[in-house]
Amino acid sequence: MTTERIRIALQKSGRMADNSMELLIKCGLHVDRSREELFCRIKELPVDLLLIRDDDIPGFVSDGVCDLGIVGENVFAERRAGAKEAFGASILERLNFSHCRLSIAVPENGPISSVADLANKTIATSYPNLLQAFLNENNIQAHKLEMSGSVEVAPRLRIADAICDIVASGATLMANNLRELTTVLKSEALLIRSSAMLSPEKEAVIRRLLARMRGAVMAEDSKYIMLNAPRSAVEKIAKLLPGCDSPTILDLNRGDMVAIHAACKEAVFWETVEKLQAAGATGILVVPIEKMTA
Ligand code: PRT
Ligand code: ZN
Repeated sequence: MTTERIRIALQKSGRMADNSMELLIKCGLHVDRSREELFCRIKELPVDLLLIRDDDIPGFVSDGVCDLGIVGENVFAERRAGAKEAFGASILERLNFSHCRLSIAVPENGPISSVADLANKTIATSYPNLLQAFLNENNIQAHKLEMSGSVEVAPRLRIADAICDIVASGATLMANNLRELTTVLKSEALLIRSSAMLSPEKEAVIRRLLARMRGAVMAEDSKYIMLNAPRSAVEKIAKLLPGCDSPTILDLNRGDMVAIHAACKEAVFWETVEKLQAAGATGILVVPIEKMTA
């Protein structure tokens, strides 16, 4: 009997491609392939990868061509919002990378200063379904101008009064003399799955992969902190450790000093290190965590 293999759709090339592949590698899947290949077989688990354009991923998963997919929430939500019937794919996990937002932006110093001012205006976008849902929610009638790219130039060309597009750092808006009016959707990379009934064999592989992915995502920002401190400072220091409720306290053979070890589930910034020092911590070591379970 041949083992049933699950199929995961990933972006072939583009902003999400490398991070998606890195995540799978962190999950113990070794991918040897050239970028040109569309299909990629994994040796360690019964998993195959299909490398396609991000716009095709929600459809491939909802049609059951692929069982799982990694895709930006903006792309998934737009496709789902445009579906005529119940969409055959759902969110399995948020993956905490490729953060961006779908926003409405307007010319700096232009006449539009509130969402209500968008009434009867023309908004250029590649996200007509999400934009329409936003306009409906806000009871606004406006015209949509669908563009597949370079949306940010539409106001300058005087073909639109506003845009609804992806913003990350905001540099593109600034370069085009636009300012953000409001956010329509916050987005990050998602693991999505097909709603189709899968065999128990496939479900078991998905469960294993999902547990590994959660571990990798959780470990991403996590750090292991080790430091020394006077016993009297333990309480204060414990409160400063980000995302850690119960540090380990070890006696040191040095007066009233202890060692504090803690797995912090949130990023440890320099500001935190400086606060720990001010609270009496010395010999602070912050090391990355590779894998983590709940
Ligand atoms: O070829 P394919 O169709 O697969 O890829 P694509 O060209 O459609 O998408 P791609 O690779 O550009 O982006 C893939 C996904 O990355 C998007 O769907 C988002 O979920 C996510 N992402 C994260 C971004 C950005 N950051 C981003 N900055 N997608 C697009 N942008 C663009 C945006 O369109 C705008 O032009 O970058 C500009 C804004 O960036 P800032 O930093 O100047 O604000
Ligand atoms: Zn695309």
